[in-house]
Amino acid sequence: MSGPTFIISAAKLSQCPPEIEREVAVIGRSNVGKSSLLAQLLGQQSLVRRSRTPGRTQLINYFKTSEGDTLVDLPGYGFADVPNQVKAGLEHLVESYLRERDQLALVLLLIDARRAKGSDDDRAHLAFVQHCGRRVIVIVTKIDRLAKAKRKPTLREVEKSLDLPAGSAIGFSAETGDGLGAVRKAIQDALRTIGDSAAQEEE
Ligand SMILES: Nc1nc2c(ncn2[C@@H]2O[C@H](COP(=O)(O)OP(=O)(O)O)[C@@H](O)[C@H]2O)c(=O)[nH]1
Ligand SMILES: [Mg+2]
Repeated sequence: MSGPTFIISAAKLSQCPPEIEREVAVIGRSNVGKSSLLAQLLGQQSLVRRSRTPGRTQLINYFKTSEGDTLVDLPGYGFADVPNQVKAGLEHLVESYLRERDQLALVLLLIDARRAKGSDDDRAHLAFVQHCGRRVIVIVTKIDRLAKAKRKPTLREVEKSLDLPAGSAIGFSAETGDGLGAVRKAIQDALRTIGDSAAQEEE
């Protein structure tokens, strides 16, 4: 079995690889932990270059897991020190990707555990993803930063503030690996139901 690999970086939608069957994309504020989650899902730190400068990830980055699933790292939003023109370009890139990318099967939307109320940016992106008819899983990152007793209440707070069904958000820590199994399972469950409904449509 081959290990996880980096596939390609795309600066625009037309550069996204056409041969992919379906893909799972990660979105969220700059610094929320997108690259750290991807590194955990891929099982390899070095593959996902984690930027310490918010807003530096300005490309759509494609990775393949050892199991053959395609994971996509999208540029973050909400960064402070990026020129407005660059910001507008990135928003356009992410929006066109979310709206038009046929292969996009599932979106993982990340919320920082210490910002459980979510930002207007978070709400806007969630609404847009839903508007585009995309399936979405909300993942609450950096859960290790909260005392154990605060974790469940924080998940409920995220769900409430984003108007999500109770029990739908998943807590995760890239630091301790907490929640990695649950995230993997949620992805596989979602992809399976998507596969099932696609098969039914073909019948
Ligand atoms: N304590 C803690 N820190 C994290 C976790 N995930 C990411 N970080 C840190 O948060 C910062 C931003 O992470 P990164 O994955 O680059 O965020 P991105 O901008 O969304 O890709 C880095 O310094 C990470 O080490 C986590 O689960 N726990
Ligand atoms: Mg990143």
